[in-house]
Amino acid sequence: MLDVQRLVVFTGAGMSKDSGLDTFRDADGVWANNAPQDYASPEGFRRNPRTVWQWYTQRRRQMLEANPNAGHRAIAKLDTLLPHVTVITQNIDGLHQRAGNQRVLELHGSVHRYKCSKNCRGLPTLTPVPELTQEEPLLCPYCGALTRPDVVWFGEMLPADVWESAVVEIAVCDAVLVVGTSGVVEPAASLLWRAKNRRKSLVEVNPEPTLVSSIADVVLQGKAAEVVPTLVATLEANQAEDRGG
Ligand code: BJW
Repeated sequence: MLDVQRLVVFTGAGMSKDSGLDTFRDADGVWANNAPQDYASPEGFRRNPRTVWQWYTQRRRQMLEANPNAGHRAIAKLDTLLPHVTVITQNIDGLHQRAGNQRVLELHGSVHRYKCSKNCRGLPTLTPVPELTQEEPLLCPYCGALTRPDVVWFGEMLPADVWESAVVEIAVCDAVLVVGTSGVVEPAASLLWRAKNRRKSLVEVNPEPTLVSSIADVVLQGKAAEVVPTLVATLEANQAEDRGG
């Protein structure tokens, strides 16, 4: 990563595991006890909006109580070490922003915003969630439909502007640091194959082998909060050495 001018850091749920937040597909993950079709699909929300709303209220509370871990903080430090760093995250927890990264693209939205479930456009998607303890779905003040978390569920399109920006960042970057994702969810994971096809360097950090490992130039086996700070400290030390000599 020494000669890198433009770096993309691509993250998944494993990034926040060391902050105490569950991943999805590990044995103790979110989907172990909550079927995705019930909690993360438009059909599940239509069937049982109150249950889904309450589930997200509870997860939002956990995410707000969690703190960025040493891995998040190291990635934020990259902003000061490299000319252009973009975090492309599948996470909805807002921890990269809280760690201090300036440029974060949220592919799957944010638990901290809500929007009209009918997309009436009367309610901006950038509305912060007003009440943490709200147990019933709020109604859209413009059309009266239920509101829902501004996250991307299965079968839904990713936000077009975020997706387009992510595609551009992958096209113009020099390298991609991939942290804590299984790489099974599309179209997010396809960004990594785009990067590979364009001969970008790929470095993966994950305690387990993944689909991404097969295309990574370097695989660093371990936890985000342990491996990423070491990686960033090495970059910083090398930069200091270059300046000194
Ligand atoms: C650690 C660690 C530590 C552990 N340190 N690491 C093409 C092919 C096949 C299927 C599809 C396809 N195109 C579309 C699909 C369908 C579907 C899909 O991809 N399904 C696959 C699961 C098969 N995709 C969609 O539906 C997407 N929409 C779409 O494509 O629209 C177009 C379309 C519309 C209509 C018809 C057809 C196409 C939308 C996907 C939305 C995903 N949403 C979720 C929920 C978000 C809200 C919420 O959080 O509640 O996003 S699902 C969930 O998975 C979440 C995550 O962002 C996403 C990715 O998971 P992630 O982050 O990789 O987590 P895990 O658990 O899988 O992995 C964790 C990793 O961490 C592991 O590797 C661990 O080892 C590691 N780890 N501890 C570092 N300490």
